[in-house]
Amino acid sequence: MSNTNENQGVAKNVINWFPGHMAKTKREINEKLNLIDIVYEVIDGRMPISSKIVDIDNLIKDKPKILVVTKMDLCDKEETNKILEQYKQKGYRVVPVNLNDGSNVPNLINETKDIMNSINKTRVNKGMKERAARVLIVGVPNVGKSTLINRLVGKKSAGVGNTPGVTKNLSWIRVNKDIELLDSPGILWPKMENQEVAHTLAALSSIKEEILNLDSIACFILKKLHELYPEKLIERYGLEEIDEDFIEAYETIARRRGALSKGGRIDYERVSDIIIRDLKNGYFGDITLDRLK
Ligand SMILES: Nc1nc2c(ncn2[C@@H]2O[C@H](COP(=O)(O)OP(=O)(O)O)[C@@H](O)[C@H]2O)c(=O)[nH]1
Ligand SMILES: [Mg+2]
Repeated sequence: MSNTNENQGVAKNVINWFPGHMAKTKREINEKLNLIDIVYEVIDGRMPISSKIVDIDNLIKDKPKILVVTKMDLCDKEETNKILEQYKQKGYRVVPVNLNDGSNVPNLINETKDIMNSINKTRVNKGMKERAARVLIVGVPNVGKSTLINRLVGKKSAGVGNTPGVTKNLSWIRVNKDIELLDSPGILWPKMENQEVAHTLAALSSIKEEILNLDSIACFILKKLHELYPEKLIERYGLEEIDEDFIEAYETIARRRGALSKGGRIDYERVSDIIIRDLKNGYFGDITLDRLK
């Protein structure tokens, strides 16, 4: 089971793991920024705080931005909406979407046109021509960046040509006459300031499981569900309480789910795996793991 020493080891792994990637993405985004009108920052509705990139504004400077909140069909809307309200109060444009059925994606297109209309007015005033909005999509892994591109573009995934005059040729995909997307989204690494955020990201698959210890992710999930959605643990595992070292909790789940090895021993590894898969497969129902402080 997880213990303090293990968690310290985990923290080290996490911190050592992301700076190389981050530096590369920052450089790439910087190179592209001049060509971009609008940024879609994609976050996961089940973790609207943990999946948000903390220092995004340093990266994209003063570009207009839309916060696209995916997986609304999988989250606890009441809790997620509280967090989204706060983002709105801070001045963000927030567009929640379900990329599974595409609902509210038209609203994203409308917001984009709105922003581009005012950019185009400025362009015309300066004697430049109006143009389609050029959009860059950014976000941490697994939040739905590729799915969003597919949703917006549909079948017509043909590139709309390269942009001349820059060192690197970039491919653009046309969404409609008003919007073009950069074909490769910016993958950013979240700032895992603490173990809570790192484990939330791991539990909802935004960082690779190998980065963290599987038992420690599974125990985190149990602890979190017990705190936020105790009825779901009772319903799925018959689990009412969680003991400090998780041993009894694992026993209860192992018996309920037949995760016993020969001789009736508890297969702890399998139990961890069951817990992690159950969350990933949505078997606990709609959940949101972040809360406002
Ligand atoms: N149910 C549901 N699944 C989604 C949604 N958006 C993305 N997904 C799923 O989340 C997973 C990761 O999506 P992907 O686009 O590959 O994420 P990326 O790493 O940001 O490009 C895929 O299995 C998608 O089908 C959504 O709004 N609802
Ligand atoms: Mg992708």
